[in-house]
Amino acid sequence: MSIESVLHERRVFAPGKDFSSQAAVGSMEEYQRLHTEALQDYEGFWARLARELLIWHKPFTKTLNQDNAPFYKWFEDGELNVSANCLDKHLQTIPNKTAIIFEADNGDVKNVTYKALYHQVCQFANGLKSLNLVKGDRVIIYLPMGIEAIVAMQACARLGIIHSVVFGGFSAKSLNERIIDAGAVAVITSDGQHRGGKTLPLKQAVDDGIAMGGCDSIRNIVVFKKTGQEITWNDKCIWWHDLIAGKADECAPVMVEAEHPLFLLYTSGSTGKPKGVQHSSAGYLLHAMNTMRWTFDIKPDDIYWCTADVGWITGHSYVTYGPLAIGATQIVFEGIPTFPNAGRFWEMIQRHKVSIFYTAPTAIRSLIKAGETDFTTHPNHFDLSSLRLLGTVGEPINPEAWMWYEQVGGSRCPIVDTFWQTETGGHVITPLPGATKLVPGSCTLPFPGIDIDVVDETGKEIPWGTGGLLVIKKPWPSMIRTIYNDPERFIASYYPAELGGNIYLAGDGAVRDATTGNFTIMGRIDDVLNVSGHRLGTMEIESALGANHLVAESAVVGRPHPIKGESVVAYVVLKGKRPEGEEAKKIVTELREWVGKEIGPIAKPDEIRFGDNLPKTRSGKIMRRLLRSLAKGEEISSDISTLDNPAILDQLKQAVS
Ligand code: 6R9
Repeated sequence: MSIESVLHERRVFAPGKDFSSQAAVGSMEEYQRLHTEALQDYEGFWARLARELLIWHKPFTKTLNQDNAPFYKWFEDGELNVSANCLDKHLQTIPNKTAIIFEADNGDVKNVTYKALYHQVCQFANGLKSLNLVKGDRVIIYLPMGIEAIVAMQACARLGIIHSVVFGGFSAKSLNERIIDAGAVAVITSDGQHRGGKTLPLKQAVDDGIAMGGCDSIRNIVVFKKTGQEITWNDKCIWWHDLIAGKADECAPVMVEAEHPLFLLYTSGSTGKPKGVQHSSAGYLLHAMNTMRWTFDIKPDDIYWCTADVGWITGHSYVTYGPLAIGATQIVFEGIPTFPNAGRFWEMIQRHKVSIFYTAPTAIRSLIKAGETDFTTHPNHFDLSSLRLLGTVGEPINPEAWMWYEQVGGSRCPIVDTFWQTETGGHVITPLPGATKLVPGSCTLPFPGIDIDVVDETGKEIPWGTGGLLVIKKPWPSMIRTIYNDPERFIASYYPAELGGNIYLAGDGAVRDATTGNFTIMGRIDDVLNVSGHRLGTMEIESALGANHLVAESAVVGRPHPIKGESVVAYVVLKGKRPEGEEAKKIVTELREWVGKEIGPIAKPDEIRFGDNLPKTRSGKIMRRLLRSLAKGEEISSDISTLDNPAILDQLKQAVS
């Protein structure tokens, strides 16, 4: 495979003196020193950090166990508690510091100190204990973005309960699958949620998901009263406020082994079923914390804001765990960037004096567009002088959006374009803002200690300047430990034999700049789409479509989209006749709604095209390459000699309008 890079970015932004002089890693020499330290004594490097940053109940003596590779174990004989590392340790030093500034959808603001958060977490943990939930149990958290979601996650961590957060935008069906796969014993949810001025149901999806069957493992449903809307109730349900009533606000943390699973988080892979990515306690927290220091250069006075929902890995590492472990003050925002208008983020940065702001390229692109039509929502309209660092995550940021974001920071703020994945636990390629020279569109260089590179399909290193597969050659503490219930899929997905079986395959294509070694990510090499920074498997959407009674066969591809990054285009063959006109429109609506119900609104195809068949090779393989070209409206000039039924292409050129 050879991937051509189209990006020839020549603009370079060196870190400003003011920033570097105060930064945790303040120069390229300092970066090199860390890099060399890791190179010379890899285990020693991570062991030093783990001793410096984490508070151990029982110190570890072994750093890395590779006996059962690729099921690596880090710090395995050590014991600690993640919640104690996020909360208890601050009680002596910063009890009255604000941990969370919560801003609701409607603009109401509530501050929570470290001490208050500690007590809330303890009290809720005591509630969970009274339901006989114990270390190792799996609990689904299905809550809107807010203080309760963080409290619920931290309370689970306090008791060694393995949480699995399901994003509030996922459907009943998705919940059902995750409950079954995780063998969850409880669900923590709320009656409803507020988003963009609307009140939406949440508990309903839990009821529907459980009603789909197979969820007998569920013993309790804890419901936070958020909206006060009417909900159905059964004897498994208990109100959050009733659960904590009269419970003590102290709760001894349960000490767990370093490798004890902290959480499962389901994410899309290249086959239909989402993967339950399993993370550890110690190694995971170590990297979440250390990246807060080195990537975000966090300082005691910073007002930090990561806009991600806790339903995604970014919300886990950079809302629930990293910022609390480091003792930061952070904004937690319930709403959406465009309500009441597209100036919401900038207005909030101005009002709360946010100094570090971390968001997704898709949000930036949508705000660029909005600001062009309504100047009152443009960042220039606000006082953003509190900002000192900007960050992005989730997908490649195009240089134009990068340059616009740079202006948001008044050309004063470094931008950290952080590349990482659910599976990596935290940043693996990113600028360190006091050291790295920034290049728009490039996530620049490996985080110190992460041995990341680009190789060919056999796992051989290739020269800089040539595109290939992004891999990580050594295990690292915050790496995925396994796919829950499916160790074979873990190996097949991430440690494939083709690459030798001992290097981690990220699933992205990448190229290193021939002179600087800077990385540019070229997108997924597998059948995974990135829609608004959210990972969606094409196979997942195809399975959902296939489950509809009208559908015989389908193929889903991504098409570049100016704001969302990629949009979903579905090619569908119906069991009946190929529909036309009004009938086609009706079926499109039905199928879009169907996918929304099966997976969630984010997975709804933007476009559906009907054919009598799909383009296939003589061996019966769907030619996705052709479908991608068709979706983009490109003429098919490439070789179609292996195509069994070329006439089909004409049908598939047309979208239902
Ligand atoms: C953290 C997160 C992971 C996939 C990843 C890649 C894409 C994430 C990126 C980026 C280019 C960046 N991705 N950050 N691509 N530049 N800075 O997003 O995790 O939801 O698991 O997605 O997202 O394709 O493989 P996750």
